Amino acid sequence: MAARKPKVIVTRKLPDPVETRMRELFDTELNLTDEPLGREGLIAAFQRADVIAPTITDRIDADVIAHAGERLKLIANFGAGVDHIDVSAANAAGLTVTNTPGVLTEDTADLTLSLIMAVSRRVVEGANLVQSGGFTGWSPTWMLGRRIYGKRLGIVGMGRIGLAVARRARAFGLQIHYHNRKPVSPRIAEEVEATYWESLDQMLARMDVISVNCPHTPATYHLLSARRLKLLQPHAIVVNTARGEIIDEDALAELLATGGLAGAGLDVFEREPEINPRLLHLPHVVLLPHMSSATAEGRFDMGEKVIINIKTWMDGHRPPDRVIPSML
Ligand code: 8YV
Repeated sequence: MAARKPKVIVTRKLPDPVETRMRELFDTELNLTDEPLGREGLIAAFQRADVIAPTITDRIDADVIAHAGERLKLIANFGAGVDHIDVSAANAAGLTVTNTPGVLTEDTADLTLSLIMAVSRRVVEGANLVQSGGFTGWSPTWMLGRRIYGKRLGIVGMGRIGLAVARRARAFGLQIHYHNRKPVSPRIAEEVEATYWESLDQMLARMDVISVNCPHTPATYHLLSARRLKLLQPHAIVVNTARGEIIDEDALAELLATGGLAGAGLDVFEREPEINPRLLHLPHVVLLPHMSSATAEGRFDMGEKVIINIKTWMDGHRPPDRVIPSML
């Protein structure tokens, strides 16, 4: 173990118990104001830290990495997705990158199901209506949504989160279909009674609900392109709790506006925190502010993972959640 505690710079405000523990274990510099550091601040942090604990709001590209000081060795990301970090450039510069997989799976899957429900059953529209005094009496043909039970759900990306979505969706009576680089194990396929589609195009054309649950990588950028979105049936809905960049958002907005698609539930956007104005006032669209992993428990667990990764590295071992570019 190194004689001195490593200098750890945390770029955003983390839960109090996580920050306290980090201060006990490391020479930790906190960000009490929670203001994003910005490019200059990030570069300055890269120059004086042994470890950076960033979040999705820090754009760590090859140029930022090129400014890293001699002592920087570890980027311990607070979050599962690492598409804001140029992992190959980091590795080439001798930096290890870790993330926090697993601990936000269930929360993200919960919110995915919430969006499927909210869009299909017009939950947000109904709640807004009551709050704005618009509930003037029940009618048999009023506020009709679409039934979930018995519908086909196509999951794009059957990793941890995709599977957690599938398990929940089975309980709601949805039929599970999925597209993935390779099929899941026969045991898992049997458990959720899932149908594998090697061809994403073929799956899209047959589904009632699409859930995007793959990571954003160069290979998945605009995976749901304008051409592919047009394959969807007009009654279908699309839910995205992964990354905005996976869907061509302009094409999605166009289809929603012209009746080519029945609805969408989006927790993530292509140019966060900017929201495509064309999405803002569409009916049957539920928009959330990137909050699918936002539970107190989840954030605490993510912090614990960051600590374990740093501590393991500090003790001279290989951190458990190392990100390997070939696995992305
Ligand atoms: C996190 C996420 O809140 O972990 C991820 O990949 O998308 C989010 O749910 C965020 O990344 C924290 O950095």
